[in-house]
Amino acid sequence: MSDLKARIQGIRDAFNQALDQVEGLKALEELRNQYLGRKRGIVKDLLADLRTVSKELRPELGQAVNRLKNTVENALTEKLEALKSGESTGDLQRKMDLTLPGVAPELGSLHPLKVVNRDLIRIFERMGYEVASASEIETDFYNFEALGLTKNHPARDMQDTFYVTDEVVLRTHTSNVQIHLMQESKPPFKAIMPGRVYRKDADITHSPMFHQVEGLVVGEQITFADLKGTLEHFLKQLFGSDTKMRLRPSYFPFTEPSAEVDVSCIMCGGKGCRVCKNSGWLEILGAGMVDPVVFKNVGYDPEVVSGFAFGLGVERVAMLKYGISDIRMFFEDDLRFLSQFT
Ligand code: FA5
Repeated sequence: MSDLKARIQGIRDAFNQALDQVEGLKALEELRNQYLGRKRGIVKDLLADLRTVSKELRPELGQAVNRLKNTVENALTEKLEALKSGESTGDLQRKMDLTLPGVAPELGSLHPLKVVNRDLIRIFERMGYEVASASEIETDFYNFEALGLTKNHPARDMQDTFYVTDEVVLRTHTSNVQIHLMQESKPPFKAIMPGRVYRKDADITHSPMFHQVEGLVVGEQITFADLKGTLEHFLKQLFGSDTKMRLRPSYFPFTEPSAEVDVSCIMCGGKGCRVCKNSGWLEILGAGMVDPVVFKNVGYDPEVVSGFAFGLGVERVAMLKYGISDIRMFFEDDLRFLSQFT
């Protein structure tokens, strides 16, 4: 009996040693066959040898052989799982060199539109403006009607609109926020309204979804001179203190008088170049004094209050600031482009 017991212990030790040295699935399979193989496995042989042992001793030795069999089976299964997940100690030791320098994670950066948007907001916050917002899905009333763009107004053609239903649109400008703000607040106030807007428009300088920042100042005795001073200060903050500004007469249904605002070309400083088409000027925003009709639409008395408004495209500012010629680059999520703005 002690012979067989000693053999069992010897087999267990030899198996453990062999298992430690196994480094791949093929070697593990060979070890399994060697110990548990149906025809000539070491454990199988032991079971056969039990027949030579006396009846009295057989149960105890039988149990010992079974325990060995279970131990071998479990150890083989564990090793198989470890090898599959590459976690065997041997593997880790071979694959990892803890003395090597670590791999630095790639850091993300703010999107260029976010950077410009944030800069615009900061400039106006420093001038005491609050930030206001409203829904991008808007009723015809807030997007058009209340701003003086009545149903058959020819100026509605200026903006090709995405209609959700006959009465609901994706807002074509951030001017809808003006109306909500005036309905909800009492003058005096000054606010800027950044947000996404939508138009059926797509080419190298126009996108169907783009960003605007609109400004609105309402109070008593607000004049065109206030508008001019505010915009001049803003543009100098944005593009540098040498920047010059000029106003050209224009038309918006919700402002009267209205102006198109240009800045001296930020590429050539006003001398004339390809970007400004040799004019020395770049068109940057639209502005004007709030039309009395708009004040009446929100319940203000135009005899008492006056105000100015302005609006610009964030993509246009970003394209000028960074010298980007194709607006679509902002929306392609190309890391080679985006990582230049870290
Ligand atoms: C407006 O949207 C007026 N609501 C702005 C305004 C507000 C004027 C308050 C007066 C008082 P306009 O349609 O010009 O104006 O658009 C303003 C700016 O949005 C343009 O100067 C341009 O930079 C930008 N823009 C217009 N369409 C697109 C487009 N499809 N893709 C990218 N930017 C655009």
